[in-house]
Amino acid sequence: MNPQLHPQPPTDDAPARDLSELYRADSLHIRCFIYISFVLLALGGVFGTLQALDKMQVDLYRFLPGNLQLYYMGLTAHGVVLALLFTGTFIIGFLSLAVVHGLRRPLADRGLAWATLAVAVTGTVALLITIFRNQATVLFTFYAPLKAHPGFYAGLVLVALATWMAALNAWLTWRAWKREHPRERTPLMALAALCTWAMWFLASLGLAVALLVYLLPWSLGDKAQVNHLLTRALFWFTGHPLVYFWLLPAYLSWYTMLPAQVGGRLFSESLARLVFLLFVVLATPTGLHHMFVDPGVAHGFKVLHGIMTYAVIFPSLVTAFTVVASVEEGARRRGGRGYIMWLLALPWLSNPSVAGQLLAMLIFATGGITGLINSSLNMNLIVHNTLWVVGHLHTQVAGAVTLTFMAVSYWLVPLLSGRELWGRKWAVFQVWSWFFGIAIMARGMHWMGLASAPRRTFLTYAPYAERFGEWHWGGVLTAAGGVIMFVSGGVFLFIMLRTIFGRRLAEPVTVPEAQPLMEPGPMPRWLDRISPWFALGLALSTAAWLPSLWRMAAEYPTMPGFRLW
Ligand code: HEM
Ligand SMILES: [Cu+2]
Repeated sequence: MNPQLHPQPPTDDAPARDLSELYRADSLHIRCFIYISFVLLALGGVFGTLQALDKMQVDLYRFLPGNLQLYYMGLTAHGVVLALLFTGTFIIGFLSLAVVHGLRRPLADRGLAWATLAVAVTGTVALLITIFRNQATVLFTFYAPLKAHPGFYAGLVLVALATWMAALNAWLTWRAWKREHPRERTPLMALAALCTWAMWFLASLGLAVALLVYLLPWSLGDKAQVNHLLTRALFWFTGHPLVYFWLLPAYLSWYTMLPAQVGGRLFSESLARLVFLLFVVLATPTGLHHMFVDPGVAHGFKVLHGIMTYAVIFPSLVTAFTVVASVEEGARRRGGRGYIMWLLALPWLSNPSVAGQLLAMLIFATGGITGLINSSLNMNLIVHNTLWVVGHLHTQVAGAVTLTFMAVSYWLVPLLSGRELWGRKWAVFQVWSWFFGIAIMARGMHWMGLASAPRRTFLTYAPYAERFGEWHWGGVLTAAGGVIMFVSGGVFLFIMLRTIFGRRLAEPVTVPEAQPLMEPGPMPRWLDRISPWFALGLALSTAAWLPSLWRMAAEYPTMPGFRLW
């Protein structure tokens, strides 16, 4: 490598004490979001393990009291609590800190931040009450005509509203910063957070329409019938980009923080900007790939969304390249050599935050490949609604995203709480065990899915299950992986508790922030402005969705709701 590219590692512009002073103003509400997310992770994880054991025909539900015996109530809780609430609360907290650190200023409106927390908590409580009273056993996709209690839909509205409020606060903060720095470009960390919010705002419009125009009035009795195809399509308008709402905060960490954690620098800042901006454009016109087998959706649009899904793979491939190059740079500075052996110079066994993120990327790569299979129109027919899909989604959200959030927590919680990380060795064990747990569980699920085991099914009592001998070992792996994840998740929460109530930090912790490898010169303005990309995303999403949605709204028959549970 060119030695000129290796100047001394740059030091941060502000001393650590000044930075921790900066974080203090927003530390408390951010901490609330992060700690709430941990409680939700614990709650949702328990059901995951019960579900995983069911795949091996072990039924632990019968030992539970009351409603908790109900498989579908538990599965609804698992999906809603983990996929929507755990991720949502963690992301609000984490992105808030990224904006504060990135722009070196507190959030613009602290009152708004606390209101965001209040709205999110109210929504979460409404969801938990209706779910655990068995009034909303509609799974996290809440497909009509399954009909939940109005409190469930209202809870979803509030949680979505909280994300918009957090987005607004980020934007207000950026606007205030821009007024003072009209000629500077938005720092990458803040830009990444703002792109995530812009992408999510556009994506969540489908959910907002589904809930406010259709599902909530219908559950309140204002409308007798529901258009189930339309509301399902509106769900997926938001449902696929929801995946990028989970992933982009992980990308934010991989691009703007992880390189600094391994002593490297970001390979290319322009590429990183391009990736985040591309997600604003490409994330939303994709969701019909969840409806490949639905009648009533025009075939041409299925193909279009399939192609668009492949287009979003481009920024993910760029990410794989850029992030690995940045990490490699760090590894070489640490003395790493050779084409492959440099990998060994990374702190796989000594730094849980780094190891967790590297392992998350490995598992993410496998999920990317299975995702290609899901999104191709013909192969989707083989795996649709089988456990294969659940294997895929766990590599992405329970693997890449959750493991990254856990790894980030190993510096984030000390930063927010001012306490020393407890049990570093345990933390290393934790990230590795989560990695193996998810790998084993997903292997089992993929295997069962290819042998046509259905998802969302209480297999212990499925009368046909015993005829499928091929499911046996897949089920054993699913259950074993699920139990390993249960243990690992428990260790994670224990470490967090011991940290929060542990010894005070001797030295303040700051947000790791990667510097670019090459000092970027002037950059085109289009790499610093989100609004044109947002406009493009809006236009593309309208073109890709509106004709289908329009036809469904106009022509598709409606039906009354029902309760199967
Ligand atoms: C202890 C860790 C976990 C275990 C053992 C586990 C296990 C499972 C199993 C076995 C299923 C399939 C149930 C069925 O289709 O019958 C499932 C579904 C699901 N899991 Fe997990 N999971 C875990 C963690 C997570 C995490 C951390 C997330 C997200 C952040 C997550 C999100 C989901 C979602 C979205 C579904 C689909 C629910 C549905 O079909 O309605 N899981 N999980
Ligand atoms: Cu999708």
